[in-house]
Amino acid sequence: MTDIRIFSYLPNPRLYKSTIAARLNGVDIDIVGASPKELSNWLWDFDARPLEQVTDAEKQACERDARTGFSGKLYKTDRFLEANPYGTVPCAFSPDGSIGLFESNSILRAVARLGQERFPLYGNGVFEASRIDAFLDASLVFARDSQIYLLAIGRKVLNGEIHDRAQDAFIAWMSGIEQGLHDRQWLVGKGISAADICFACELALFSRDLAAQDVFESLGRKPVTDLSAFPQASAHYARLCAMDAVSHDLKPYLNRYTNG
Ligand SMILES: N[C@@H](CCC(=O)N[C@@H](CS)C(=O)NCC(=O)O)C(=O)O
Repeated sequence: MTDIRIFSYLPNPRLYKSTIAARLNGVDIDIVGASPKELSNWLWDFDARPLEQVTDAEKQACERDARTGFSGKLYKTDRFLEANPYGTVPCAFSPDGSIGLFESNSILRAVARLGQERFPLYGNGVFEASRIDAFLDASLVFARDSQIYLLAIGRKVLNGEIHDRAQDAFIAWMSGIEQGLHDRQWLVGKGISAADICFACELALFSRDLAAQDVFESLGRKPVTDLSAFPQASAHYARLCAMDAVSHDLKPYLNRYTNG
């Protein structure tokens, strides 16, 4: 039996927080998912599967309005919403499906905890673990504005207000990372932790804006991703991306979205 099941659209840097952690600490993840387009035609459940494998009655009973990042109808079972009350992906389940986890940072926390004895990604003691939590929380605050910005780019409805908010959020988030790396190699403790993994994945996701030059040209603005004011954070990102466990997921993703 695997240690944890994660259901997600693919590819997804929010899922990579967990797969990178698992590559380092040996946790066995059962990944279930498909492209975003295909996932609209899946039953969202612990036993998620394409709708062709579901009866019409089952499908009708699970029909819900999509909320964020998807449009039209989605098919989420009652069991899925009980496990995952916000109804988002990625979502994770304990091996028997009895406990659901949501929010990619918390799924990352679960993977880190599951493998902590083999490879400590969740710090050494209460204070390091809580400092990791603090970086994960700060990144979620950033992720709120980042998501609004990326969805607006994807739908070609980016406007000045959304761009301003994303810029402010990016600077606030990256300034903390920059300061946090002052005189140290890792955000917490003496080795890679969940805080570094989360940072790399959020930045990879956000830097998709670099691939949307057409949207910025028509708005008369530039992509927000600009690392020049954050030399420590930028070097840390490059170092992380060069690690095998990280590059396995992020390299193909970045090639796909930011190199044309
Ligand atoms: N902060 C969340 C974001 C997850 C999220 O918003 N997922 C969206 C897709 S980008 C979703 O599942 N939407 C389902 C819906 O539209 O009902 C995380 O990191 O897991």
